[in-house]
Amino acid sequence: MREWRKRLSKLLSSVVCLAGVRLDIVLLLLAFACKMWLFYRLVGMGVAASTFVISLLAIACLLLCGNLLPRAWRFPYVLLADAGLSLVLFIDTLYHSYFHDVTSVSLLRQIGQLGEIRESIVSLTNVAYAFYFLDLPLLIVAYRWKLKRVMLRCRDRAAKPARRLAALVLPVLLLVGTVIHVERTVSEVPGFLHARYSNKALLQALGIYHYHAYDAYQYTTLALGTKQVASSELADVRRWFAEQQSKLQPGPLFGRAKGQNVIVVQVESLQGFVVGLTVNGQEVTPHLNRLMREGLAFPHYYDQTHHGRTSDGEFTSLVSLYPSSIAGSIYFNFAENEFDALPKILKQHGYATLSAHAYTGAFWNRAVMHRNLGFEQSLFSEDLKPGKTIGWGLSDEDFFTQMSEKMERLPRPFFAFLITLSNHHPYELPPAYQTLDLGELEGTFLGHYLQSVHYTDQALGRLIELLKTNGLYDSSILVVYGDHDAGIPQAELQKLGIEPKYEREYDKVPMVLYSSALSELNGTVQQQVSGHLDLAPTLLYLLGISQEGHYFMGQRLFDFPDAERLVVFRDGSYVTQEHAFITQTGLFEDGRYYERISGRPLDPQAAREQFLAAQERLRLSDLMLEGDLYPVLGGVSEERR
Ligand code: GP9
Ligand code: MN
Repeated sequence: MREWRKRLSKLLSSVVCLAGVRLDIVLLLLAFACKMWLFYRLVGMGVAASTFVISLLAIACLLLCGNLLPRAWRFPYVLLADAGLSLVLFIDTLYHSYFHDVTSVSLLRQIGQLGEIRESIVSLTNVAYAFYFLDLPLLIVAYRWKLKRVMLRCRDRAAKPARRLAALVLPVLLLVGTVIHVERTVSEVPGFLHARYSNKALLQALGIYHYHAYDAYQYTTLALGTKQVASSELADVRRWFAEQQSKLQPGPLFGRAKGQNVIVVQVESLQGFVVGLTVNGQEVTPHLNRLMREGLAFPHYYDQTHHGRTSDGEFTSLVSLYPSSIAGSIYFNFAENEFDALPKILKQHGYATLSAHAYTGAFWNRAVMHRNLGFEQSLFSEDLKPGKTIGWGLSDEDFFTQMSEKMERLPRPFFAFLITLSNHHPYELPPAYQTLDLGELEGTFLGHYLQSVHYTDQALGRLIELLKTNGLYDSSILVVYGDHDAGIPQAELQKLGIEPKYEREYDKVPMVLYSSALSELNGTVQQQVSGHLDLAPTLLYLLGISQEGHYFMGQRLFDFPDAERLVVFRDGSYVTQEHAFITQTGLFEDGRYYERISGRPLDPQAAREQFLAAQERLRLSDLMLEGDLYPVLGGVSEERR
């Protein structure tokens, strides 16, 4: 017994000494506690204390794993681990300041794009971020001087077997601990990790390092092949679309614009609040406003994009499925899938199909995806004539001029999808293009945006003028909408007196549709709630093409009961004609429920049924993507061949 007690006390003293042996690690843990605290502050996220501690324990384990290495390699190992872990914090902070989200492995596939947003990144980099790396030089200095001596003294006092035991146990502890932590989160929130509605919510639940570990695991699983969709899941998909189809009886506007060309203009960063806005007596978007008076305006058209930003704007509008729960853009993650997209369908109905954008076709993988979606011809910066440039490339004005000439030469009927570029973050137009007198707003971020959006509006005015001259205005359905919000901080919007009553109130993009065939509706303001997913079904409907055999999850804008409208966001929030349910984390429990127009708060329990309906749509949309279900569902493929 005495022998046993002696051994135990020796082991305990060795363990205590072990902490001394790795005094460097104790100090590093303190540094990481500060760094993680800074990170969560910078991204505006509160994590549970337990999550925070679990992250620190994982870091401790990871750093102590260095004990497995020969002594000469231990310092470089700690240094590298410190640098790597700090880099994760830095990259996520920087990425968050631009995209309002955190990174993921799948975004590495988009890494080539980072060069393009260099200017934006530089403008967003903050000196505070240097704090993440401050401990590195300190660590080097400390190792060279005092720390090394302290460590060596202590190490001699630590029993060799204890050091060995710790070295062997730690990696196992790290792995098992990570799995348990992730599993526990899954079981606490069923379905949470499988429905990847938000990287941020996932990070908040798991802590930054476990989030990245899980993300890497999920990415690898996805990379290993197409998800096997269970027959019950396939039945759910079929049932949902069949039910949806039964609600789609043709109404008076079916086929009203039959045979017309279709010109869709997706405008970069065009956010809803600019419509009708005047600053110092000047209209910010006079041409858009005028088009809204000539056509149909949809002031409640919501931004349904997610990680894929512009590419999501395109995808949701052309394919009418939700952005994927898997981090990154569908344009990269599912580029090999078969899709049932508006251009493909219109091509089958005799339309010439063209897409154009003044930036390289490699960006957002467009060259690949536009072909996949059915565009016969896609023009990118490589294919356009040189002209005046703004920001990333050819100015919107020159782009539209070239496109107008191009469209004139296209066979009829045609579908042209034009994606603008000039109004891109950070919106800093060359002075010669800044024509608004903004007074106090001049030089502010908001001021830059207003100048920039005003420029794009002028370019739009030029396009409309050209279309009126060449006769395309009255022989086409013209649609103009914003691709996603402009990322303007609330503090800036306040300068215009914009105070949202709830979180998503201003997360809308302008949407206007003009067709000479809709004469009795032109000039009206349409009050129905809607969003990007509704574009494809709307256009097919106006052109008199049945939706039967197509798999759209959006609702057409016309001849559809408003009471049935459900606009779902990737994070699980939704709006209906009457209500708005907003959840920042994607969890029902964290949601708030409002009267949509007045913003009056309501009891969130009343939102549960619609929340589940929204979740179901997101789940089925994910199945469509992850299971590559279009060819399986069959209907479209028949027509396609
Ligand atoms: C680039 C443009 C911008 O081609 O579409 O994309 P974004 O950064 O807005 O996603
Ligand atoms: Mn964009």
